[in-house]
Amino acid sequence: MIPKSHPRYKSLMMREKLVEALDKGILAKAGLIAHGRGETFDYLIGEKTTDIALESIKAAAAMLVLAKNPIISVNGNTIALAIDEVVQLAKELNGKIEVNLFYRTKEREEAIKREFYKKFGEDIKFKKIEIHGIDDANYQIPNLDSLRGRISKEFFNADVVLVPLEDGDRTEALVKMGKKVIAIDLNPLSRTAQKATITIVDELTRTLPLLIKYVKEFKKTDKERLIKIIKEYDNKKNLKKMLLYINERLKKLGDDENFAI
Ligand code: PTJ
Repeated sequence: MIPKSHPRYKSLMMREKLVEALDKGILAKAGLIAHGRGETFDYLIGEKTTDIALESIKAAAAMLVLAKNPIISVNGNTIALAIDEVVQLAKELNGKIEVNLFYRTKEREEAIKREFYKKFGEDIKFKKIEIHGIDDANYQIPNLDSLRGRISKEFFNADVVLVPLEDGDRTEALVKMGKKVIAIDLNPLSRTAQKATITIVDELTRTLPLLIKYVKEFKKTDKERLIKIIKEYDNKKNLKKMLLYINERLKKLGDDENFAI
């Protein structure tokens, strides 16, 4: 049991969730390593949503609201950490979620399906959400070999794809397919971050509630304003700002006489 008073309670609870998901067969073993890499970058950005990330979140929300057929692509880590928020966001959009796995096995597919049906069986039954990419993953992303390229037919129709914790190759392949890709990745240097249309450099469980908030707000907003938000957004500039932010933050900490190591 982790006491609530522990200074790193939130972070440790997230680890607990991942270990639990590993035991259930939802998470890939490598998912633990991927999370560790994320934690490192989160330390560097100060474990909070920066104004720079908020700019990306707003652009992403505008793009999702304007999309004709958006889809939320989820992997093991995303399901482990944020299945509730993913479903909530999907319900604000068109309800479409697709399971896209890097380490795809029959056992993991079954474990993930079980989790969705256990928690959201009613929503699936009454078609409030659709879960693709398991029983209907009969297609392949062009130019991407192996099982991580497996997708459903539905995925081809998506114009905007939200991909938390994606791998760079796949992001590149999705962009080549003509999709607009929104990535959530704490590492601004990753290939995913570099290749995505919009990269949100922030922690997944901090980002999703904000994304939901802005999607709700933007559904009531004038279309022209949303187009303007997207037009004014520049992903390369945003990533550069993020690197400068980290750089300046570390410099400031290094210069701080009271900073204890
Ligand atoms: O479930 P599967 O089979 O699809 O496998 C998923 C993993 C995550 C194992 C696979 O996609 C992988 O190896 O990912 P990478 O290449 O390690 O990339 C994961 C990225 O996500 C890294 O750049 C991390 O910094 C970032 N990341 C990790 N945890 C979080 C995160 N970004 C935001 N929020 C997090 N909680």
